[in-house]
Amino acid sequence: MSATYHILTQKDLHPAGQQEHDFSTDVLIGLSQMPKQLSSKYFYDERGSQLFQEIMELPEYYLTSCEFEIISEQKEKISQDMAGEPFNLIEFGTGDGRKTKILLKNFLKKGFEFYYIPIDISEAAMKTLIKSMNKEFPELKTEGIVAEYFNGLKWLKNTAFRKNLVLFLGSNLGNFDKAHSRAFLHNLWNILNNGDSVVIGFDLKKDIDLMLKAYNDSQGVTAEFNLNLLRRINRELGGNFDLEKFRFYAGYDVFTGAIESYLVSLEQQEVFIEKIGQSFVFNSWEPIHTEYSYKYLESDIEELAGRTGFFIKKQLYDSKSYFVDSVWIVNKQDRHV
Ligand code: AVJ
Repeated sequence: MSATYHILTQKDLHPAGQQEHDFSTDVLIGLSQMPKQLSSKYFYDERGSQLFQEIMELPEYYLTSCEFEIISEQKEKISQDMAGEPFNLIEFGTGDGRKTKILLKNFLKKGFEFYYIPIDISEAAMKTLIKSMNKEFPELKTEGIVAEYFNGLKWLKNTAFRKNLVLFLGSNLGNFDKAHSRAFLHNLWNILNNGDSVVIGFDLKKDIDLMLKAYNDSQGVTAEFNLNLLRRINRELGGNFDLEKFRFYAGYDVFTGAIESYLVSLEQQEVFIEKIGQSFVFNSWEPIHTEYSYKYLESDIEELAGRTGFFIKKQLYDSKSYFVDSVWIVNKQDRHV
């Protein structure tokens, strides 16, 4: 059995022909808003996925090494409850799967019977992932899905009849604001069965300079990662953004608890986007909001779990307590929300 993947299209999800926003529509809406914004979900084209890979290797980007340590050293605490019946291992935002492979190896060693279902928005990342899974774990039953998180949820509705373990690692949830993370998790809860588990990676609130450095890295990789979004608009939508005329800025909002990323226009300028058939005017120092990276207190995590129908079973910390992988159980006995 070899691993495969498929790309979810509008037709798979909306046979009736309902339309969801595509890239150009989202860019039109985002750049017409005040303040202007573009979604970080569009970061991950081929070059973007490659740049994120580089970010994960930066010394300043502590998130990856902390979670890698947690998974390597505490994997038994995750596999403990999975013995017995066959299950789905569903993963949102797999990326290169480096951390997941530690778990997969452990599960296979224990002879667990499971299907691995990685869901990722980047086709480029999924292609590479499937290839390397086939090579490293030829016996693994894998079915990859290229879709954004909410669309992935819709797909799972027909798959989740087995027992499920859901991975949402890397602080990927941090891209969602409070309303969206609640909506996502409660939707997930709805699809899952009582007693299913979810492992969510949260980056904890900590020393502000440490958090800021993870996004304002000394090599400027994160800046490139953000600017690549303008490059993608140029390539895919026929835009004429001059990347030299924008700078990256990331700051921490202590009150909302998010690192907020921006691309700031360095001068008054007009940018034409062919596929939209329209120009957009930027004032000097006008920002485009590009990304939220939320950070959490333990109490934020408790509140989020409680409100969305889960109870927290275990909190797995790294040795510096910078990061936590939180193991949640679906609770359908009590009433929720
Ligand atoms: C993949 C969403 C967890 O927000 O920290 C890294 C993406 N952005 N550097 C994050 C990212 C800038 C990352 N997540």
